[in-house]
Amino acid sequence: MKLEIGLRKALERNEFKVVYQPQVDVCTGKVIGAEALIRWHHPEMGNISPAEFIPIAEETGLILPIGDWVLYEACHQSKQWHKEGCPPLRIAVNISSRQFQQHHFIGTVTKILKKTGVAPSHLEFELTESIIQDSKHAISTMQQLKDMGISLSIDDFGTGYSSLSYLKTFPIDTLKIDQSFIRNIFTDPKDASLVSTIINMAHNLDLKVIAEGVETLEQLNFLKQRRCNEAQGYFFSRPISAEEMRGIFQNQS
Ligand code: G
Ligand code: G
Ligand code: MN
Ligand code: NA
Repeated sequence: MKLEIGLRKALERNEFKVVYQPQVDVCTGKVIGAEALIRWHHPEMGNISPAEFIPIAEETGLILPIGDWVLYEACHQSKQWHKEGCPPLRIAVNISSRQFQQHHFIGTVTKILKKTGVAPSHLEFELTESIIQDSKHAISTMQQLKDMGISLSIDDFGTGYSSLSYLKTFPIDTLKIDQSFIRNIFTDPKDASLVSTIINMAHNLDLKVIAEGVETLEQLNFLKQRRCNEAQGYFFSRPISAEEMRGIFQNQS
């Protein structure tokens, strides 16, 4: 309850910010983009994790204005980096199911792209499997986003309860292997098998794969051997400020 009251005021009080975590091409080691992640600093309670407040925002509907804010902020920042001489890199934004299911979602996205001048081809939406529940509407919204030129990835892949059949009917580009699988690849042979199998399956379906939660060189080498396309995690960088991210982007040209 206390969090909910705080959450209602957080946007107008400017308590949110967006941090960015680099996403790396496993083959070349180059940074090809970044995931935008929201952070909340509450004046009394201090930093509150999105794992704690995003579920409340989703229940209360506050995720709608908050989600729009994150998308605007990430696009605005992307344009800003470009103006500062960075090569255009891809920004991945988490979209919650509630946001995605709004009837005017496409309209909101179109407006934000127009206002910020970001090319849709430099934007990726991370969606979770929960959007698949209303499959007719989801496919049509995804197709409209694809037609605009936005890429789509499935976040936390392997942790939901969806049937795999959506992989052949939904217009997605990338599977993002959940960090819980990567964490144990050397301690649990079953996790290693799952990761290898997800990569092979994705490639057989013409999808790219990004691994998240990569913390060690050994994990990266494991992924490289299995031709995982991209990786993200503390091994490369923690989520960092827009200014720190600019330094990394400027070195990629
Ligand atoms: O950044 P961190 O790893 O603490 O994020 C915890 C969870 O919160 C992750 O599941 C992440 O996807 C989610 N999250 C972070 N930022 C956003 C955001 O801007 N929108 C949504 N919907 N979820 C986010
Ligand atoms: O669900 P989503 O993929 O959006 O979650 C991203 C979350 O994972 C972020 O909150 C980020 O802080 C966290 N994260 C990113 N890289 C690592 C990592 O290498 N190890 C761990 N433990 N968490 C990570
Ligand atoms: Mn994500
Ligand atoms: Na995830």
